[in-house]
Amino acid sequence: MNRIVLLGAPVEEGSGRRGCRMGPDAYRTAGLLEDLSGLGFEVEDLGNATCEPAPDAVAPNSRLVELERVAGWTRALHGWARDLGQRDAFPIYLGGDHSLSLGTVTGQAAAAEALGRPLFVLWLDAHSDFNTFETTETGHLHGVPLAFACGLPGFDALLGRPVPSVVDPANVCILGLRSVDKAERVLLRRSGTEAHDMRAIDEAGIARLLEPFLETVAGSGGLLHVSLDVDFLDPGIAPAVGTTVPGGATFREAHLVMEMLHDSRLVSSLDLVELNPFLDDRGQTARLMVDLTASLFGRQVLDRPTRGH
Ligand code: Z70
Ligand code: MN
Ligand code: MN
Ligand code: MN
Repeated sequence: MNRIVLLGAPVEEGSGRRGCRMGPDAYRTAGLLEDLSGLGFEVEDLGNATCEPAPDAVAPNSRLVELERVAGWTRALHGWARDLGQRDAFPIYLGGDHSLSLGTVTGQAAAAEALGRPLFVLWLDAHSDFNTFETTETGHLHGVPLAFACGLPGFDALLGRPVPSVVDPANVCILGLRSVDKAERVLLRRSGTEAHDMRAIDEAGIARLLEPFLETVAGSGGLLHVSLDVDFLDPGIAPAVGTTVPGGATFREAHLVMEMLHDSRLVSSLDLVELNPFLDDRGQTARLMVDLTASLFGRQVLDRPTRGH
């Protein structure tokens, strides 16, 4: 696939803090289009999606923050992703906080189903985002998208109906964990999702954790959606994020993941989420996220043969 489409998703209501709505333009300013074009891709910027009205989205409990807005974004982005996921182009969703994945992951899952392929998800994040409307302690809806996509119950208000195509939790791999809530941890364990915390990365090395997952995706003929949260990265190199969690992935670990993903040729869609340009230091986080994306699309220091699966 030689075509890439960029879609901005300037949603910030899921994070409980302002600034993520500036994310899509920060990526544009940091040179995402130019870098990907420079790698030989035909890049089309579709501009920004807009939020749909969702007046029927009534919160099942009073803790949920901005449910109606987040539901509107979910519906809009679900439709976009279901459509873009079936085109002959690689979609990159420019966030926006992680609640945008409520729409993109479920939309990509619908697209994969229409194509007759299983969807796998790689979640690169300090958090597992596996809370439900029942377990969320903060009410921030960027803490729930992976549970929603995996079909956990109680989320019908978001799309106004059950999720049409859920992701099998056995097809999910989470890397980078260092903040998981108590009830969330139980849900995560019960789901059977493959989840690796920073200790696992330290002990095994990130490549040894990722490789078997990529083998599984390849062996199943699956499509792979990658959701990259800025807070996967160590805040020392990526300060532009609302909740900094110390001890994140290093510059080299993050690039290695992207380089391995490139070599695998398995990735078919990408979310770039949680960049808050209001908190950035001279654009360094936006720039790093663009560089990581370039690694995913094949930028490397020396030529080396691409390993086939
Ligand atoms: C917590 C919650 C969260 C950021 C995800 C954290 C959620 N588990 N925060 N990403 N920055 O509120 O549910
Ligand atoms: Mn939060
Ligand atoms: Mn997240
Ligand atoms: Mn996070």
